[in-house]
Amino acid sequence: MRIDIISVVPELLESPLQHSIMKRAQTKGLLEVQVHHLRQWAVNEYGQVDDYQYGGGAGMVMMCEPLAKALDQLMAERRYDEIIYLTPDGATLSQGMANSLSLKENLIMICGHYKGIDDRIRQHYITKEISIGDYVLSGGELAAAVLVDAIGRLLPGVLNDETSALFDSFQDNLLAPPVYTRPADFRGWKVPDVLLSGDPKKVEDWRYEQALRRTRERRPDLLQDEG
Ligand code: 6GU
Repeated sequence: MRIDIISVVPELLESPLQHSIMKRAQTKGLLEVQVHHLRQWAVNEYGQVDDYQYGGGAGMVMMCEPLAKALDQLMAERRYDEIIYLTPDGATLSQGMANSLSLKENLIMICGHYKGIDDRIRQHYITKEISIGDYVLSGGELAAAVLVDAIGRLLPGVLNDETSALFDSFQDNLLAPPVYTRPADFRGWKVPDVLLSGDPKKVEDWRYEQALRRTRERRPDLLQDEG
């Protein structure tokens, strides 16, 4: 998968995508992330990409021209499946959205700043608008990093144990069960016997029961959503 990200603060995207699992995804050639500085398509020598909003009011708006030029250039090079705008008024990111985006070939992500982008770009270029939750970030970059991570780890071959994403919290609308590692007794705090039983069926039943209990206690809304 290839992901092109357009940003006015590309530095914010560097570190989060260059470590751990996102690093491995890129080293293995399963994921290619290209971050583009919007200023290279600025309207003047000062690098201007934003302007005052029509109708007045505080806060700048990201101008049409730099974004349209950036998108035209990228779209001339390859076919993109989605042009995503990261914005707090987008649809809230879910595991289901990450799953379906992980099946795509090429994605563009646009990180908003200031008051956001000129609405004409939303109307004429953007195919999907995504928020990562009901709170406001100072820009779309951290949200884009979250989205790339959520998608990237689902690409076949990225996780060591290919099945492990299947047991994530949310994959079945259930939270993950508790996990333990050595020692079996730490300060008298014991690992549940069933996990030491060596009986895979018992272990599986216990994990499912625990996942269900956790979900009931912490996120009953997930169980209600079930169709
Ligand atoms: Cl995608 N952008 C910004 N600026 N704030 C957010 C967000 C996105 N998602 C939640 N809050």
